[in-house]
Amino acid sequence: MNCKFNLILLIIGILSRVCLATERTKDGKLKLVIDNDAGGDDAMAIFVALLYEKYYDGPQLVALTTGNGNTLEHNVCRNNQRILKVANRQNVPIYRGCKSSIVNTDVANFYYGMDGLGDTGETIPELTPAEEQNAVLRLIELSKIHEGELVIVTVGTLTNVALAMKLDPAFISRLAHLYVAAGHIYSDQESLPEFNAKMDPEAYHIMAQNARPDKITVVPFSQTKIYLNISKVRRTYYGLAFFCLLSARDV
Ligand SMILES: [Ca+2]
Repeated sequence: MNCKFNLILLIIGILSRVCLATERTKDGKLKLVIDNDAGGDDAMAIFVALLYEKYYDGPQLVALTTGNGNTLEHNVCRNNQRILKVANRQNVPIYRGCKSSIVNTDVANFYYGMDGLGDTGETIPELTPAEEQNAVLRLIELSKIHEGELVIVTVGTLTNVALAMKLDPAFISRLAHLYVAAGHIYSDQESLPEFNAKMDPEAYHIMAQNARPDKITVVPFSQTKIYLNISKVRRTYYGLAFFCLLSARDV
């Protein structure tokens, strides 16, 4: 669980850096897409992004895009619907992405249960349907609509983003920035590859091939674990804060 909590902190760190690391353009408001495989930790990331937008003038969340990972994609889509419903932000559209990796990899890991959010059995009514347009095509379209001001944060596999790169070689150049929360394939300190990279290594390779320091920031999970020295007490406070936010249901 400590590894997963470190990932949540990593995601928070990325979101908090989005405004600082990227020059604001046009209407002065960066646009944000979170490409995710929610997943309890990705749910936290989405909540934090919405709070950051509302209370700290953070980037405007303009879409969620889904993929396979912590659970199967159809569960990820439903979790995105549930998250937005709880946050009272069903105006954010959901675009469904890849249901498997580009070549071949494991099925979802079900770290947070079969449904990705703890298998509580809770039914949340009146969920807003996902959009019909595919996530990959929408990412390309959004990069044109919001050229120079679109930030994409990936907290799952790189499948959707890699396919967008392949379909449209100018995709990355139109982004304000791409933040990748997918760590190492190999590390001296870690015996296993990081989950988001391992789930689609070919997509990770495509992203790395197209990486430009002015456009893509990869935050290695292994390095975060080494240098993000947050005490257990502070972790507890962060956890309590998250649960308070979730309970309040008034983002
Ligand atoms: Ca994730």
